[in-house]
Amino acid sequence: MTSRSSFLIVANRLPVDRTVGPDGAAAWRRSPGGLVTAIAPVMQRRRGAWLGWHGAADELLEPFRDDGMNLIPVPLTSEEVELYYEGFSNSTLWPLYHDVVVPPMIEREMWESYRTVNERFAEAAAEVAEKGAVVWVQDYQLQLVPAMLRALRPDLRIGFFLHIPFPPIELFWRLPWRRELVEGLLGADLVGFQLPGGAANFRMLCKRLLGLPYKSNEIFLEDRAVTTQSFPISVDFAEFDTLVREPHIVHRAKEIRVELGDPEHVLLGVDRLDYTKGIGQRLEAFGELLRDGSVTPGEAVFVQIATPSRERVEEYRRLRDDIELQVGRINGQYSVLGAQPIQYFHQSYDREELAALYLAADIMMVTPLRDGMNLVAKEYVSCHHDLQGALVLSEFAGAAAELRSAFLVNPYDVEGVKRQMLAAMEASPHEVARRMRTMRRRVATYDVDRWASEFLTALES
Ligand code: ADQ
Repeated sequence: MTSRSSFLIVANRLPVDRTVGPDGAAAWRRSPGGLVTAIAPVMQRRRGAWLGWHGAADELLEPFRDDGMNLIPVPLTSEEVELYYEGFSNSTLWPLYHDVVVPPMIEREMWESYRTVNERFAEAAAEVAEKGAVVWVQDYQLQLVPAMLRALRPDLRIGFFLHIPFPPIELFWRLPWRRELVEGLLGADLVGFQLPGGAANFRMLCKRLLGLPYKSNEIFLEDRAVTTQSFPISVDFAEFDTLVREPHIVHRAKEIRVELGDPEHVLLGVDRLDYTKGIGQRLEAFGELLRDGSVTPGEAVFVQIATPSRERVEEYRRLRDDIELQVGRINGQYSVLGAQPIQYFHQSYDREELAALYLAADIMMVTPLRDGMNLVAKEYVSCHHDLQGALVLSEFAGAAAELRSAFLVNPYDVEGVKRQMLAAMEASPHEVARRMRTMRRRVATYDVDRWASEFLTALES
């Protein structure tokens, strides 16, 4: 029997990953990432519980405690993983909400599965929430949960946060189930977005689709109002800032530069291997700089780290092939003995190695075609208390709204990206420091703690 909680997080995944120890016994390890870091302390303070899938299909697991959190596994069958998760979430909503960078799949059985799974999450939450509890639903996989949960438990205070962009009406309109999705979100008391633009798109949509009036932040339903507001997510600034001052990280950063052949410029990209991230665009720009002779192999090294992601989805497999072909071509054409211009890694790294890489890099390349926020940009800024390091940042990342002193680029404009890459390489230390200082001030004051507490204050007020 599960005990009831006054504070619940409902997310597609639990905040822990299963690992197998040397003795063969299974153990849980906290998943990396800002969301978990930000929410874990709130959970511990409030006797909170976290509901989510535990990552293994066709397996039923009892609720358990780990890391001071009550964790409630929600099961998924392998068919649901295919239809709800890889299907409707990642092949329909993900591309549709990211400017249809690839065509979204519109399949009825994927939608059916999405609805079934959302229902299961709502029922599980209804069962464990104390009377009047605060429930915070996360992200695009669970957009129907707020209304389903409200129908079961009208006493709850329900918040929803969308981590990805909310698209313009014209794109959203394509969905045959547009009405259900919007009504699903309107079950919440507070719907949070990364940027004011996403919130505005949503309010417009409610008016056009459902004829609902709104005034400033509030959408008016018959019997209540729904608040829509932006809360730009952030990172644990202090954690990175402290980590990169540790002697072993400083040492590792120096070592990385040596291992790369001590080039004048180290450029770095760190992304999930996703077609929204603009990895191909930035490699193309770098390839052209080599072709034009603006940079020479040995003088500049581009390190691209691409974390394996959604590998069972066709588009992601194709992307991996494309990127690997592109890396091979550029290296084949421009390498000289002992100096390969692109170092590509299809691997995941722990926080420490990632921090050392950020510290080692002179230029961070963040060039998504569309991105809700982009935490990598903020992590890089958090790591540069030395005020060395330039950020080249896409205008289409949510982070660009806050990090105005980055070298901003339109990733579709190869010439523009090349110009800004060269500008970043040639900028004086004084200019680099000035830009970095401004960006650090922003990330230091608006960190992930502040994000979570502002959301929860708004939800509870
Ligand atoms: P993502 O699309 O996953 O997140 P991002 O915000 O950049 O994108 O977060 C990626 C995270 O994974 C970062 O914390 C990064 O350090 C980590 N990471 C990337 N590559 C790694 C590697 N090789 N090894 C280890 N860690 C790696 C979604 C939205 C974003 C939004 C976030 C949070 O798409 O727009 O910023 O959620 O809301």
